[in-house]
Amino acid sequence: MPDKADAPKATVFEFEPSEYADFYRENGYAHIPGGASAEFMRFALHFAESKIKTRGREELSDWQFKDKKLQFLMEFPDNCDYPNGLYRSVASVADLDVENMMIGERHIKIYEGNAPENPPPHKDRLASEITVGIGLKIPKNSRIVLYPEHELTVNPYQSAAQWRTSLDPEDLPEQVLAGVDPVEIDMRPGDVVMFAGNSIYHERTHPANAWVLYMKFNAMRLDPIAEDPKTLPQRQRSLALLAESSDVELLGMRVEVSPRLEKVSRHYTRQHWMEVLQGSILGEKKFTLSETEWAALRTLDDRNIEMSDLIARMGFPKQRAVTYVPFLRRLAKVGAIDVRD
Ligand SMILES: O=C(O)CCC(=O)C(=O)O
Ligand SMILES: [Fe+2]
Repeated sequence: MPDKADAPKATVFEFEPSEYADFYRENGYAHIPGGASAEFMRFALHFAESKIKTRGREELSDWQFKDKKLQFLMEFPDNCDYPNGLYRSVASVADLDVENMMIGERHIKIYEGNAPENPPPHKDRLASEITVGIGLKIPKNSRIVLYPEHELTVNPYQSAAQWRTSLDPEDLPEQVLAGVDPVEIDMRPGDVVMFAGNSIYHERTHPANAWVLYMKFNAMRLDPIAEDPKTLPQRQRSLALLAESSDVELLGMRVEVSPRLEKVSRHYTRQHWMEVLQGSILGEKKFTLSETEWAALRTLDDRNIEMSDLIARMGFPKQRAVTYVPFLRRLAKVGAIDVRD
């Protein structure tokens, strides 16, 4: 239990999560009218307005102005229950393990006046297991459309665009969902909407001039764009533990695949089709992986286990476990895994 002194003063959400869990489980989404607190709404609107005022379009990088909308990273006030209160509410509505929750995205989106009225529906990136929207300014006729019962394959990629590119023309959503009536949600300012964003096709109709805050959560320990406030400190801590611990000490520490590791690719070079394995982390140089390092990542999967356990699960002899620590050190150094206290 937190100390009284540092107990959060304000909550972002103001609803009882358990009241929405049954509906979410049965329908794949929840609409929570007035689910955001008045205090948070004042803060978020003010934050969005000040971002728009202080930043000219020319300063924006690619991801910040895309698909006819401006995007800003949402920053939360110090005296609110971000992120733990959000993890708890979302995990409780969607029946996920709160211990593994991450916030993989937290963007304010401001749609341009000429944004298209009926864009084709999309699926969010894999890390958006639960997509949570809060309406800030919503034009009268603008709606969220959702298809919670059709074409529910999870997008395994790291963007909506990669999913779309992976489809044959006849499998595009505008083909496979033609004739299906979507659920339409009128998310008014202050309302909260949650749905399985990486599997349910969704979009906003008549979005011109809408302002929304979208936060994407998962219990898969994924954070490819490093927007969870704990992701980069975990990496820093991992590097410190590596520097200050002996191989024997490391054996007793827990490891997990880095939330930032986007993918591992295997490709075949024209040098007699020699195979190459590469790991990718956004914004960093790719790194080469050996087959043994790859086996370690596959064995770890989404687990968080002690290094000694990982070595045993890989089939290496227990008595010589310490001799395998150096290759795991290298995996941690390149950022493919994190060592945790
Ligand atoms: O504007 C909306 O309500 C939808 C936004 C959305 O789909 C997203 O942020 O992924
Ligand atoms: Fe989306």
